[in-house]
Amino acid sequence: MSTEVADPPVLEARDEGVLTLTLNRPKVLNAITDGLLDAVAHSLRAAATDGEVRAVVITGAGRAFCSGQDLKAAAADGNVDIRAHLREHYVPAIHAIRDLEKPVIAAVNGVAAGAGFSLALAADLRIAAESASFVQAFVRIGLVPDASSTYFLPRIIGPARAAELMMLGDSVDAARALEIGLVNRVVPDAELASAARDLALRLARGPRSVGLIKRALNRSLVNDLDAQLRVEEELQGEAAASADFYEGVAAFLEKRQAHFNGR
Ligand code: T3D
Repeated sequence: MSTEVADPPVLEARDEGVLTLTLNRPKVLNAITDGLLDAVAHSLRAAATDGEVRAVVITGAGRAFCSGQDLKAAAADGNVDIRAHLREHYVPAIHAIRDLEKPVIAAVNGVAAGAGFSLALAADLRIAAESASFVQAFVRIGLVPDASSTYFLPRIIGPARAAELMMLGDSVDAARALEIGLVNRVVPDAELASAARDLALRLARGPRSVGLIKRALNRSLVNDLDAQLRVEEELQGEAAASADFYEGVAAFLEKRQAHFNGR
């Protein structure tokens, strides 16, 4: 009988308010299994109620960020009901990223392909290593982009550029990704982890309003102006009632650095 224990598909690390999730199937470029998706969703849902977590970084182990759905596992599974599969595993993971009212940073350390690209798109900010690349690989195998790519990609880089990436399936390098607004920052490979950590720490030390800004941006993706003005009114009411608002104003008046606690 074998006593070998499989590596967890996602590693969790916590440090000064930052939760880092590392996709951990490096031999297959962190290809996605149900277990990997469910672990991401579970960790993020737990982070929602964990006062110690104030920002999240998602990155990949080894040379890739994530190569999308594990095609070998999918082929071995035979007749999978893809629609049910998306609903039961991908949709909860994407919602877990967007519904978490704490900033999520994708630290893209290598190739992000197919649904791996989608995971990066669902994050609030993307920071890429110089050697990272992005491939809407779906069309290469005769599929439609999924896991939120058709929602976020045109909104982030515009419909014409999104159509080009999705229909041709060409690889975009990090420099071009920065040029078209697909990523927020590009850093040398060796500096990615520390740059992502610095950014996450800065956000983790931010006020409660950071999470409310995420809620506002989520709603702005679908609202018209009047509906969004109402959202701003509602959220400003919440922000103005937060301890962090009082601290922010007090710090300004006392000419000192504010110390926010996320409440
Ligand atoms: O089921 C549903 O719900 C549908 C959902 C679909 C969502 C999707 O994500 S569809 C898109 C799936 N992903 C892809 O089509 C990408 C497939 N991978 C690639 O095109 C290339 O591997 C990359 C462009 C990502 C990287 O190329 P390269 O040359 O740097 O690496 P490689 O040599 O191709 O890959 C290294 C190993 O990883 C290799 O294994 P081996 O030969 O050394 O044993 C390769 O087979 C494995 N690998 C890479 N991607 C996947 C994978 N194994 C399983 N699934 C993968 N997606």
